[in-house]
Amino acid sequence: MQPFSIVVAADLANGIGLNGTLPWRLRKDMAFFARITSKVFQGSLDQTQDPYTDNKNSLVSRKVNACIMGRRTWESIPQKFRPLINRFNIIVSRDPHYLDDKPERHSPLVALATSFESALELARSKQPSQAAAAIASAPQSLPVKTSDVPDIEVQRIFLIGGAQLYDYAIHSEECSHIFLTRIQSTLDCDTFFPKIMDSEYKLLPGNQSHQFLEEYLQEPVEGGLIEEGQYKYEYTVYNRI
Ligand code: FOL
Repeated sequence: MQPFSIVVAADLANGIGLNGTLPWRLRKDMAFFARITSKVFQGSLDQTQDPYTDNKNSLVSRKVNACIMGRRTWESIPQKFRPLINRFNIIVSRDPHYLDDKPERHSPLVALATSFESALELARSKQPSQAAAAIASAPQSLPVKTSDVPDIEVQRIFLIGGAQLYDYAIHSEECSHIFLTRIQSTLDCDTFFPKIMDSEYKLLPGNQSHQFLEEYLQEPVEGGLIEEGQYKYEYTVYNRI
């Protein structure tokens, strides 16, 4: 079963939010968030293709990562940045009609799930093995029917918040990593990330976190303490024990 990873930025008291938004504005961390959640690795399916198009008789899907988020986190993302581009946005809301009157409902990169479990199931249903099976079972004869082509292929699965979903999912055996940007201050927050249990996760020491991230992203990542305005922070990695 494909695991998922948590991505979060938290202060020293695990604070993550205030009044429905982030308590800080960290340009480089936000760029890191976009990078880690967007980065996909090329395989047999070509990401440069649009979904639903066939490339001279061959079936193609668009390769993206999935970002699962709670409804409040979705609403906290500035309008102009949502849906998060180049990612499959899965919004979790108990209201099955939440998206009905939203402009985003038509995007192939936006979906609604009524529980975290069904969000995971949806992301996994679009993963390579499933996509390959869908392609293999598609008719050889052309023209290709749009309904035979998997729209997107999900590579990595991320849970990007918020507190309610973190609380629920952090104890799951299927959560393999926590990518936590640790802000070296204690700020005014009303929303918190759960305590990370030593019995469930191991914090990789600074240089190991850095090495892990560069391997995970296959590109350079800034290491050590990063300074931005009044803040100092570090990209850390916790691995499931
Ligand atoms: N993880 C980390 N490391 N930092 C965060 O700020 C963070 N935020 C969330 C979840 N995990 C995080 C949830 N909140 C955007 C806004 C809020 C948000 C998540 C994402 C957002 O607008 N993202 C744009 C980047 C826009 C920009 O470059 O400023 C994106 O494309 O990802």
